[in-house]
Amino acid sequence: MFVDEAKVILKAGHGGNGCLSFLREKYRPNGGPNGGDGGNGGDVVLVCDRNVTDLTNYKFVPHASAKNGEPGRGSNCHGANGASCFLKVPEGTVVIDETKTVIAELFEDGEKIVLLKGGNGGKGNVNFKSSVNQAPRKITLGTPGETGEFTFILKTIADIGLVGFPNAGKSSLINILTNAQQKEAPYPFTTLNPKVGVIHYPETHQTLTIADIPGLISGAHENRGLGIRFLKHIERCKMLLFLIDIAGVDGRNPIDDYRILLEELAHYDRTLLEKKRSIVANKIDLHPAEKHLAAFKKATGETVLTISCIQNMGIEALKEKLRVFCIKN
Ligand SMILES: Nc1nc2c(ncn2[C@@H]2O[C@H](COP(=O)(O)OP(=O)(O)OP(=O)(O)O)[C@@H](O)[C@H]2O)c(=O)[nH]1
Ligand SMILES: [Mg+2]
Repeated sequence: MFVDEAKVILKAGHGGNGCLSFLREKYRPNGGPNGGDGGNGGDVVLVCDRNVTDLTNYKFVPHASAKNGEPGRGSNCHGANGASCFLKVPEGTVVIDETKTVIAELFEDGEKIVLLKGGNGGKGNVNFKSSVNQAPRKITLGTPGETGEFTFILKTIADIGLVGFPNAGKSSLINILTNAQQKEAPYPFTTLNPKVGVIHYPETHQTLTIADIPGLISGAHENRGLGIRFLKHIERCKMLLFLIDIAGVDGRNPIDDYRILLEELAHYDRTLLEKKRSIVANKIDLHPAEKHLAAFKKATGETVLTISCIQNMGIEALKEKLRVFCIKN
């Protein structure tokens, strides 16, 4: 199960109350006030952790709270501060509040954000002693911790986003280019969850990340197929790689495929079309591919790189093209 969106209800700890107390000892009459301060409430802190890959934890356990601060005690004892609650989230998590405003984004492993502040501890009566009031009976209460309902949304971070129809060979490509082990199969919607792979360039010691997402079909924006909700995982990519089944194995026309993909992207967010794109024609090993390719180039006017994942053709050239583009930009 892959969860990329979760609603959570969070509570920071309340501050402990200040203490009202007086020193009472034999032979020391009127020993004076000695009520200590309350401890502060714990914060709710988000911690970005690269070992967390999705938001499943929050789907099943949507409530989390930090501990309250302890009240102050006699003998000037300060109450203990409440423990903060640390919530691990994956890289690329966006936090939105009930008004749909983005209030935090976590990108890098180890990054921390205090989402809710714990309440302050109250003051014990020792703080209110003065020349005119030697025995104050005044304390302050701890303040309440912040609370809130939020939605965590995971938007994968990758340099390159793979866009294509089901069966175009997206998973086959990511498996050749990277160490990802995506399932490949000759039926649509084999891939159900996004997955990021890392392309290594040993000669230059560089790396690029590429995201495989479930295939799009015509009407995806009306929730056909798996819909367009997975497009949030390519929103942040530097470039989009359109993978076209140029052999038209499933009986579709590659020119229509490309047009539909652009339309579906536009339905989700027009700014996706402003991203640099690279058009890659896969399955060039199959018979009708050459004929379709000529027609495709003519109709779209795009520069097309041809590859075959099965025969490992054109892969090195593609890898180099991706490197030059992404590293330069
Ligand atoms: N002939 C040929 N077949 C290919 C090529 N690349 C992939 N295939 C086949 O096409 C089928 C679909 O490949 P996948 O990699 O699963 O396609 P996908 O785009 O990830 O599909 P979904 O996950 O369903 O969206 C598999 O049977 C692959 O073996 C290729 O270059 N040539
Ligand atoms: Mg796939």
